[in-house]
Amino acid sequence: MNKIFTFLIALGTVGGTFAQIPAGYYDGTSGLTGYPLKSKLSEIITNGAQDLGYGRGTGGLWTTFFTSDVDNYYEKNGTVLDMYSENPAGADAYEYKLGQSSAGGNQCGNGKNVENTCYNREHTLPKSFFGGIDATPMANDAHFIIPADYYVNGQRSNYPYGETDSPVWTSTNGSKIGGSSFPDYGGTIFEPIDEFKGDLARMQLYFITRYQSRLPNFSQYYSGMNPIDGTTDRGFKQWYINLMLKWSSQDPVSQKEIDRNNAIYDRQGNRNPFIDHPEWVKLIWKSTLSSTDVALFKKTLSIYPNPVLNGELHLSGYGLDDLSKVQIYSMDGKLVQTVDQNFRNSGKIILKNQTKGLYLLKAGDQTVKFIVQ
Ligand SMILES: [Ca+2]
Ligand SMILES: [Ca+2]
Ligand SMILES: [Ca+2]
Repeated sequence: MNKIFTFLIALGTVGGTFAQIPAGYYDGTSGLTGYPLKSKLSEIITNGAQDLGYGRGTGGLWTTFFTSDVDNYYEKNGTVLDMYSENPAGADAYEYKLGQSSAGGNQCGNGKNVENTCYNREHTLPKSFFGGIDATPMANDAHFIIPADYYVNGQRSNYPYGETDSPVWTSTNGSKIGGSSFPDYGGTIFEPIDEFKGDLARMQLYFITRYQSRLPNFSQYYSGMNPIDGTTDRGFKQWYINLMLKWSSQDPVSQKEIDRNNAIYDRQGNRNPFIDHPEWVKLIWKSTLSSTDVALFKKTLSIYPNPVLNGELHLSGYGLDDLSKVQIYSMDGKLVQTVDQNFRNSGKIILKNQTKGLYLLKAGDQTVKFIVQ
């Protein structure tokens, strides 16, 4: 046994091999769809769920983050995986060490009004929407609470997630605040980067499933901006359901989420069913977006970072899975590079021509402009 264990550690496959959905965990769900499936899941993920507390220096969420939110995927250096500052395409603007300052870590209660002072605990569904820090066990539930830069967390305030095409503020990793450009909502929103939209959507859907019996009490708080609508079945206002459906299909479950779900299960005793079974999202909730809206989403490839800095750009967004060829043109119409690759596996493109200037990337019937700096 020891030899096999050592071998697996050497291969780096311990997480995937040992941690998985416990046998029988989702018993009773077979054949269910719609809100009956959601109710059954609510019962399953409430059973055995422990409230470990918020944490005071150590314990609670602070301790959970040591196994749930570690960067083993990008820099792979054991620092905090902060979705509000991680740059998936390159070096992060800053990184945090896990733990209290007395132990050399960067966790904090208070920081300064700039990025890169410390990380704290961010309720991805703002706690003001369900009654605040004393509303337990919600306020302590790691399945939707993440470590995040103190300042970006503060900027996010209690805006719902959303999409904006007119940002008034952008963080170092490209998270934005601005007026909503998503159909049927006009307030201010916080838009995380594409890489984490699915992660955050599945956290929101977990919340309205785990706490569905309490939802009618929550819609009284900040009712204008609170996406919780007081229903126990659907849970969120329709525009927010539409957004969650879009994000969860645009950004499928990653190994990072699977590992996070397992780490929290080990601590807290319950799971996020939409990471284990992403197909359940569409079995439970329906989008009301028109086919025109959906077609538009399918045509929204974007490039990051833009401007391109080190000759490496990344494509993201809808349609990437079906893409096998892109062409890059200079502004005078000259074809400068053709890239043949399966973009399902990677949206990364290394530019051959790094002459500064404006370029056009053509992918199918889409054209995206980018700048090389
Ligand atoms: Ca990182
Ligand atoms: Ca990075
Ligand atoms: Ca993701």
